Amino acid sequence: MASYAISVMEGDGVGKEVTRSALEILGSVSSASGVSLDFTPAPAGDAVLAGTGEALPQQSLSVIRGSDACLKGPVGETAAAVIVKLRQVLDLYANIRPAKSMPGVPCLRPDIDFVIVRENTEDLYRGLEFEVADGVVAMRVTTTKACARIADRAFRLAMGRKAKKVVAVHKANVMRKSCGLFSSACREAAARYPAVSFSEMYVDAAAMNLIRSPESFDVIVTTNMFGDILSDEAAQLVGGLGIAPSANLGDKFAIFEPVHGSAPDIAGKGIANPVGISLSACMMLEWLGESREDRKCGDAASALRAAIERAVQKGAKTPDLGGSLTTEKMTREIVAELRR
Ligand code: GGG
Repeated sequence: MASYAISVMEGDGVGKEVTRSALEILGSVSSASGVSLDFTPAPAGDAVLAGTGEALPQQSLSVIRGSDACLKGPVGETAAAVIVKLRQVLDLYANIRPAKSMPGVPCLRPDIDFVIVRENTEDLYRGLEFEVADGVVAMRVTTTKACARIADRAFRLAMGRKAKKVVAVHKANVMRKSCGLFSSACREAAARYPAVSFSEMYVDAAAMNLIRSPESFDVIVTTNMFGDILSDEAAQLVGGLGIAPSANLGDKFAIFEPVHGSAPDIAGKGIANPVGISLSACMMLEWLGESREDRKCGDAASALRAAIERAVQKGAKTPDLGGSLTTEKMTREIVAELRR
C-alpha cells in the first residue's frame, strides 16, 4: 500500500481549528480508501515567532522538505515570512485557485466554474521594499522564465478543461515593461496551444467582469498580487472565503492551503468553515494521484469531494454560509458522508 508523508502546518487563528478538522476527515478518507497518510507537524506562524523568535524555524522547513506534500492552515501577520517565503524557497511557482459554484451554497450564479492561475514567486511579493529619503520604494520583479512557465501551466490546465479558454490578466497599458513581458509570454504560449482560445484583459476590467459575467471565465492567468486580490473576489462569487481551496505547485513538490486568512475575529469560537481546507486536502490527493500515478489517491480525492458536496447540499453549513453548525459538527457531517 502506498504511504505518503504529509507535513502539516496548522498556522494561527482559525488555522488550528480547521486543520484539526481536515486531519480527522483525511483519517476517514485513509481508512475508506486504503491510502496511507503519515502526518508530521511543521509549526510556523505568529505564535511560533512569539515563542521561538522565528516564524518559520529550520526544523519545520526540514520536515516540509522531507515530506511528499504539505497541508497548511493560514498564518496571521507572518504570511510574508512563512507562505510567501516557502513559495520562493521551494519554487512553488503556480498558485491554482479554483472558483466553482457548489449546489446548496448561495452564490452569484449557479454556473460559475473557472480557475485562477497565479504566478507565485515574483512581483511586488518578493518583498523588496526600501526606505528612501522621502518614503519607500517597492520593486516589482518580473522575469522571462517565471512568465513563460506560468503561462505554459495555464494553457496546459486549459487543455484539460471543456471550455479551453485562457485570459491573461495584467495592466500592460500602465506597467508597460513588467506587465508587457507577462503579456508577451502569454501570447507566445497561446501560439503553442492553438486548441485553446486566448484573450487579454486589464486587471481593472477583469475585476468588473468577474461580477458582471463570472460564467464567461474559464482559466485566468495573472501575476502574483493581481491573482491574490482577484482570488478573494472569485471566492466571494461562489460563496465566500470559507470554501475556497488552493494549491501552490512546483515541479516536484506542492503545498495545499485554504485561501482564507487566520480570521482572528472568529478564532477560538469553533465556527470556522472546514470546507476550504478540506477541498485543499482534496486537491492534495488529486495532485499525489497524478504525480505518483496512484489511482487510489485520485479515487480518494473524488470520494472526498463528493462527500463534501453532499454534506453541503443536504444543508450542513457553518455560519459563514448561513448555517449554524460548529466546525466540529460540520466535520462530523463530512465524515458521515464519507462513510455512506
Ligand atoms: N485574503 C485572505 C487571506 O488573508 N489570505 C492569506 C494571505 O494573505 N496569504 C498570502 C498570499 O496568499 O499571498
